Amino acid sequence: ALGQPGYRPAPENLEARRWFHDAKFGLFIHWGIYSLLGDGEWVMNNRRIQVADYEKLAAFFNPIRYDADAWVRLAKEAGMKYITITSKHHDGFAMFDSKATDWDIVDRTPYGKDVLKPLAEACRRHGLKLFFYYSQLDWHHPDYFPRGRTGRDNGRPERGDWPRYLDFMDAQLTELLTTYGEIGGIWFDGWWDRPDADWGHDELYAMIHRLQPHALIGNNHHREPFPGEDFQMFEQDLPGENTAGFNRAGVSRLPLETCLTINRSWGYHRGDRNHKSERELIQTLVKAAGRNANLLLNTGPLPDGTIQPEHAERLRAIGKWLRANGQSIYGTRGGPFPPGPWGVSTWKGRRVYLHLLARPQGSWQLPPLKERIRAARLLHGGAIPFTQSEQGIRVEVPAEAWDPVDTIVVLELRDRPGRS
Ligand code: JFZ
Repeated sequence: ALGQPGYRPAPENLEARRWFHDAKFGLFIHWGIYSLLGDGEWVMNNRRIQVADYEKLAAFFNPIRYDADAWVRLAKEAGMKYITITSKHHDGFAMFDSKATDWDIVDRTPYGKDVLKPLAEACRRHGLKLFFYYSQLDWHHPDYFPRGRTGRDNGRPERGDWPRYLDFMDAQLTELLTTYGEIGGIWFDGWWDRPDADWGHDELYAMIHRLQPHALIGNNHHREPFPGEDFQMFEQDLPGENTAGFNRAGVSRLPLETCLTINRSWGYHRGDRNHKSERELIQTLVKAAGRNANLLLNTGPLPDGTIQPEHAERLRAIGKWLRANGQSIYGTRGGPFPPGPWGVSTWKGRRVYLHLLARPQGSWQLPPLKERIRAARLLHGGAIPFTQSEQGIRVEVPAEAWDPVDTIVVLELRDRPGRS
């Protein structure tokens, strides 16, 4: 089975989906022993590093400046409501105290401590939820066999016991779901390495939903969600777009999430200075909200445990923007207008927020709306002229009110928009 057949989400799960939908903004963290090489999280595969050589890296991982509380405070200052961190990436290295293997941070590094535990505690202290990224693909485990598309040149023997690998994953996920208190959910990745394999999702998903019914399961398989999954994710693209080339899946009715790098790397990359501007990042958050999706914005911390200053700076800037404009983002739903070249819309109750992201020649023209508009005003300013007819809606925004990041117009409707 591709998923968990006959899955019916528990009431707690539906409640968590609403929370997720309202939350809008999270921090993605790619951190592992690969961070030491400053060449992204795929370095083991890309440089064909032999397992025996890669294992030596662990002896250098000593993040003495890691301060989980500081990470969570930064995420909170950025206006983020949750954190998703790599508990195990494709290199198979567990960033937690796994009993199912000694290929983990406690057994193999001089640091010798579980980094997820203090993060879970700090998240609880500051009211953020914590999700665990978990790679199903494993370039290190001997039982990850037959091999898939990647990790073929790392010097592993050409044999292995797949059912035993599935048991290993079950064991690690049980640890993740029973050691850190309530977690937000599991963010799976790596399925695409072996799309034809039997991944045991029926049991795996059922087990997760049994251990923590509210926990949301997502899987970055780039297909439409399988039964048993609770949200749909998109990578480096907004839902419905496909600039990356692998986002061909349609948009489902589940809560949506787009993950995005600040530069072009997930794991720390010392040469990647292509950091997106504050404006671009804020506009992406807004465009995601207008498409009913969350933004999961990534940073790859340094091996010493600190967050790149270029990233911290941008996160703070987004937070500042959200403190002024967050009412038009948090707790809203996308629509009622479909996204257009002019921008996007969000709504909550009887209030619609127009996020004007591009400046037309004359006034802004929007498609018609069934509900009557009572008034239009700037979120940061007074009433503005508007007309509403069967042909559509026009709003006039005074030139001096134009904000190159996002000009927000509030429409007060007589009734709430139809279901979106
Ligand atoms: C995956 C990971 O491989 C990557 O390291 C990172 O964690 C990201 C969030 O998720 O990225 C992928 C996975 C598969 C493809 C492309 C990117 N693919 O099949 O084209």
